[in-house]
Amino acid sequence: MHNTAPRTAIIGMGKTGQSVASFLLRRGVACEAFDESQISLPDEIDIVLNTGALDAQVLKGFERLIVSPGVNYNHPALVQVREAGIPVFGDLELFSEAYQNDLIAITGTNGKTTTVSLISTMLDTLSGGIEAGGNIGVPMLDLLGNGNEQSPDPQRIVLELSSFQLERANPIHPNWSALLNVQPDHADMHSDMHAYEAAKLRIFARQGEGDKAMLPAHECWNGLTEELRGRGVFVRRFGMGQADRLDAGVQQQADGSWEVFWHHYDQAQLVSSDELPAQGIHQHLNLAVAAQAAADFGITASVIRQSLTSFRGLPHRLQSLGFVAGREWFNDSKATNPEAARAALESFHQLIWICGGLRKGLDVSVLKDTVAGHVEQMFVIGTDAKPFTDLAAAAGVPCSFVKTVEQAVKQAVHAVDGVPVLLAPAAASQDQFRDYIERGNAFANAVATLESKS
Ligand code: UMA
Repeated sequence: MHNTAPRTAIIGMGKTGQSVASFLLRRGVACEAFDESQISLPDEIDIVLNTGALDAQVLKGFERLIVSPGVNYNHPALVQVREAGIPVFGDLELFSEAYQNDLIAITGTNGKTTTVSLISTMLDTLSGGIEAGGNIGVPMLDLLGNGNEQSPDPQRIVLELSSFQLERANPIHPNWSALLNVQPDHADMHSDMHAYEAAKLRIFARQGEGDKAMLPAHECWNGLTEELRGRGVFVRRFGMGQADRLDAGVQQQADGSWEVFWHHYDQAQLVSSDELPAQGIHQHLNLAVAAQAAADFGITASVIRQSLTSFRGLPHRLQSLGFVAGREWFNDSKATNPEAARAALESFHQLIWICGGLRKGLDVSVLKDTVAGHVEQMFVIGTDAKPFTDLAAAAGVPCSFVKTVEQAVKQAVHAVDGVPVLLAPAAASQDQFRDYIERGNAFANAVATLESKS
């Protein structure tokens, strides 16, 4: 039978591009691959691969483009194709065309992966379970079946969605959605902060009667809350505050300790932060959002409590590497922007800070007061050191440019006795590493080397 699906070009052949190709091939849709690097494809993806600079004239020969999230949507060749009236989408578009079952979607600058992982752990206890994908690392199309009875789609999916994924698809329709925060990031990919926020807010665009949405408690989201309620969406709010005023969040006690809370129907559920192995108020806010999502899908308070108190946090997110050479070492390599680093720094009284990397056009000077208040000494890595050494000078903190993470660890050993060391770069890793995971592993290995010498 002749397949009438549009002749499709796939742009970017990393994880996403390859999953798009497999998905289309499984459904008998002809496609061709494009990548600006000199890559090769695995044997099972048997399609034409074009490498080198994207050429708008060639791309205009296709009826539809599916573009990977890491390829700038405003790439000149893509702008020309769009101006010619040819649809240019991301994998989220194909996903939402195909998937009809329960969908939970989480976006935000920081905390998405922790929230999605916990939701996935808790909802997996339901009959039918749940699959997790998207920016978390498993391409969303890999979660889907073959579109027939023999290989059905999962009953539930939770997606971690980046602004890049949301901007290049028609609005999706999740049953339960959350915006965790909008903080400066990806200034090299979005034209401005407004465009970045607008991309994230597309998560709510098609929600209506019967859907639930979680928004931060900050008053700047009151207008959106009213708009969503006007459409019949059940809106929840979370943040730092009291359990009788917010749906979920973190509530501070008079003695300075705090509790994570969420609601089971009208009943507030509380867990003391002392019982939570995952550290940092910012992580505890993510736990509260995940707990509320789980409660809304019928998970009991005791299962949620058990999940929160056994969740040790994810690797590379304020992860303790233990006590080595007389001090505790923390790996927060996932802190790839200034606000993520701020949340980590503020989780400590005093610390030694290892920072630096690829800044993505972001302003690190916003951390001046946090650095002045919490940091004893700074070690700067990466190829773009000056903004970080300037930050140290402005905050009045001693600082050395050491270039590599291994050198930073070697020198941090000699810093003030007992003070913990934190890697929270406030920058992306790609100037020196493949990704934040490779950077975090390099740090953990350097700390392990110290241990073997001591
Ligand atoms: N490429 C080009 N031209 C470009 C840019 C890239 O041809 O201008 C090619 C590269 O040569 C490479 C391919 O595109 O072959 C890479 O595509 P990609 O960068 O979109 O990477 P994927 O492997 O498809 O991974 C993407 C997400 N990456 C980005 O958004 C940058 C992954 O998120 C995600 O896990 C994966 O899809 C599955 O959904 C990573 C990420 O860093 C973790 N996300 C950002 C973040 O969290 O801050 C948004």
